[in-house]
Amino acid sequence: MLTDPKTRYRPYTDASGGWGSAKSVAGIVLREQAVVKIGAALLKQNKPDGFACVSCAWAKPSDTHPMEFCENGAKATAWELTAKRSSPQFFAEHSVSELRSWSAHALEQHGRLTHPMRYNPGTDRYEETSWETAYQEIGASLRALQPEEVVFYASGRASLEASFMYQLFARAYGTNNLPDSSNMCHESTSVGLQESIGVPVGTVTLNDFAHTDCLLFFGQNVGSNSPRMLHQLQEARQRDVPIITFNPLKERGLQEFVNPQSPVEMLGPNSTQISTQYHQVAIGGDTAAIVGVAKALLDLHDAARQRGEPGVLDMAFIAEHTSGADDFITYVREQDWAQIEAITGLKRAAMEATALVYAQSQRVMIVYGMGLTQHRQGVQNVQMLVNLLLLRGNIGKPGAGICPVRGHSNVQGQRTVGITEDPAKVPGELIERHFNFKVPERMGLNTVDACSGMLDGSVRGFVSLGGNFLRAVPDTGQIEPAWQRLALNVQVATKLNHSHLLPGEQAWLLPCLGRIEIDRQDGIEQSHSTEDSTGCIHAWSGKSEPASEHLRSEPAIIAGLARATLSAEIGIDWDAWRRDYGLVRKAIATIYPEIFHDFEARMWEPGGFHRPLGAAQREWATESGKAQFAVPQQLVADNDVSAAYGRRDVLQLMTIRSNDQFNTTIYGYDDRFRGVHGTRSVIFMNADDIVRLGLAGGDWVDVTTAVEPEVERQVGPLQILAYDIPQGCCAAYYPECNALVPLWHHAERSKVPAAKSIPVTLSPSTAVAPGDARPTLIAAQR
Ligand SMILES: Nc1nc2c(c(=O)[nH]1)N[C@H]1C(S)=C(S)[C@@H](COP(=O)(O)OP(=O)(O)OC[C@H]3O[C@@H](n4cnc5c(=O)[nH]c(N)nc54)[C@H](O)[C@@H]3O)O[C@H]1N2
Ligand SMILES: Nc1nc2c(c(=O)[nH]1)N[C@H]1C(S)=C(S)[C@@H](COP(=O)(O)OP(=O)(O)OC[C@H]3O[C@@H](n4cnc5c(=O)[nH]c(N)nc54)[C@H](O)[C@@H]3O)O[C@H]1N2
Ligand SMILES: [Mo]
Repeated sequence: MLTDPKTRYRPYTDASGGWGSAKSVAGIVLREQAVVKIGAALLKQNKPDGFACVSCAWAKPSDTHPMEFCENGAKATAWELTAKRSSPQFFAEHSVSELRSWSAHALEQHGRLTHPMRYNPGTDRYEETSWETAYQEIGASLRALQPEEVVFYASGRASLEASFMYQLFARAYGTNNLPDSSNMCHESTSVGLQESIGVPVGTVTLNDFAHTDCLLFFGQNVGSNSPRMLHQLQEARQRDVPIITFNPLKERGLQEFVNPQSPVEMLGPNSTQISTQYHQVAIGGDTAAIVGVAKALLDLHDAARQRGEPGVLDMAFIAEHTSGADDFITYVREQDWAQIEAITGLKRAAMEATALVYAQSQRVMIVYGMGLTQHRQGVQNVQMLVNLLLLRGNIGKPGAGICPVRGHSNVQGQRTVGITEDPAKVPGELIERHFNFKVPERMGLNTVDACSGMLDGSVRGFVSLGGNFLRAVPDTGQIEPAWQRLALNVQVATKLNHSHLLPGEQAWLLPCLGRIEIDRQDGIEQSHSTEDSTGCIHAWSGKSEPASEHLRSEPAIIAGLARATLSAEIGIDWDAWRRDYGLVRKAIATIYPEIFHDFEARMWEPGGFHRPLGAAQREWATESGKAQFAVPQQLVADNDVSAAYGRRDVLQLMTIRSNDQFNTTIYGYDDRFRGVHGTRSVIFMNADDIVRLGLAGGDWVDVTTAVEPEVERQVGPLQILAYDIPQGCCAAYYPECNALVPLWHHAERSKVPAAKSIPVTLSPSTAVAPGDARPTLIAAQR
């Protein structure tokens, strides 16, 4: 891993947002040489007549601010609008073996892909080809493979139009192998919420933030990963709404915020305090913490009843709208405080304080992210949040509800229009009637199963609509060699990454337009649409001239591949769809009429339109016809870790994002809010653990997975940084640490890799000799 000579650690004492944010945006805009273009572009970001941000999936208000973007959205825009190019000449100068040794940062830093390229094993280089050659040869290769041997991955950025076309292409070809990034992300949400409240997505809309009177925040790093939400949090705080956070790390964005777009705040001394209570729960301790809060709530309820008052549970709601409450309540009463305290690392008083505020609030929302879903019991974690809301009737009324914060900007939407491995989730009959082919019956592969298929050789072809699968998935050490055995690897991408550089027998790089770029088909500008984290669907169109005249749009590339692969009997005129995305939207509305009727008109309404959500209306499409309480299987979120618990040298590692990355895209080596500058080779540790393990701050260590010792999984060297994190827990960056996550270490039922709780041991690194000239983080500590 790379270490920059300017490495230093300086605790960040300012609020999130503020001048630090403005400076960080300016830095990246200059680096990308995109100054003129980006200024104009940013004014159009997330506007009704502009483009949807490429960064996160947070909702956009209908009455937009003058500048509706955040620090990280601006970085993502600059990244896409960069003046730098990875042209055919660049590929002529650098062999693929050489490029493979470059860092992720250096690869993407080289700029936008410009031409369709094919890998030539003879020269070990990507060489320019024509689009038509690419389509025809990929089509021939796909026809030579069995459909079940091929995986069609999607990363979560492609529009509804492109996503709909992509899944039809895969299914008409003959497979449901349609994994997507949500398999590594919020699939625990999709499984848990569907079972508990009958919808696979959150129930909260932007408007609810204006009506809520209490927010609970679990395992989501708003300051870095969905900064535009800070505006809603700030507004809530200005109304004195309490925000209670459960997170092992004291994330800056959850502590204080200065609105970088408010001149008054930028010049004044005042920041807004975000969290009113901050509980540093141990990694994987959320189920136990929620059980603790529920237990304290029951105590309040009992005490009120004894005083002859009505009690704090919403008994009328529970009776009318839910099922399974008795079992859950019995379970909670049986749990003992000592065990809850041991697992959460929190004092009983912390959970009682939460319960008290919760009981006094009438409209409560729970916001959560990867800190809950990426665990062995990720689905259970999500269902515990629902239980807590149901106890006081907090679903299906204004200002209340469940709010999973999605990742990629259309990751929720691509599921809505059929990107899923499960054929039961798509309207097969309608598809057959309108497009003249049968949806394959066989269950497709999700991300983890696709990896297993690569390992056992049953997966031989891989088509990727964006993303960096090889770096995003677990068990890097096992998957890399398997990836190189693929017979066919087709990558639709904007920038170069490592998934492109271990090519297998046949590899293609198909460069596409970014979201910010004008998409003209036969001279006519096209628009697209996406669904955000709150189930709101809206239109957008690109504003900037394309990075290269050779780029094609994602719908055009899918149409080209489909035309060259599929028989003409399939009832889809792919080229007509390419020429006019309005026809694709008509087709979407035909297949999903309930959500997308009058699509073309409604998507331009300011703020877009909301998909219907039964749970938000208290209509429960669950097995029992009611909202379902779930009883936890166990209090600890990670079985593997608890098995190793007896070993005092085992720590729980969470893999986290810095403030200077978007997933596998590394913008830079600073994690400003966590005070780390110039490096990502860090492991954040509790000071007592450092001493207990006989180590010292600044030591270089290798990190080894503590289960399944027969498989070597090691990452390092990482430098120890003493940090405010609960005992027994440590943190280091994703994707560098993915080699530590065993493929089987995933959530039960949702199969989301348990990337937030990996049992590890540390050993002094052999790669760093005493007196090594590596810059040390600790020396610069203030
Ligand atoms: N700038 C930027 N924006 C992004 C992304 C990005 O990489 N960069 N990625 C996008 C994507 S795809 C996604 S999915 C989202 C991810 O956004 P988040 O959901 O915020 O995901 P992470 O950054 O992985 O951080 C998870 C948080 O969970 C906490 N945590 C870890 N383990 C636990 C636990 O056991 N319990 C609790 N309560 N908390 C825990 C961590 O301390 C951290 O604050 O962001 C999206 N937005
Ligand atoms: N250990 C660990 N592993 C994790 C996670 C974790 O927290 N810890 N998080 C998981 C999560 S939440 C996610 S979502 C996945 C992310 O997994 P992916 O979605 O597969 O990865 P990204 O890094 O977002 O993909 C970046 C690449 O997308 C391409 N790209 C960018 N914009 C576009 C576009 O508009 N069109 C096309 N076609 N391509 C584009 C560029 O070539 C860029 O290199 O990683 C998962 N892996
Ligand atoms: Mo994600």
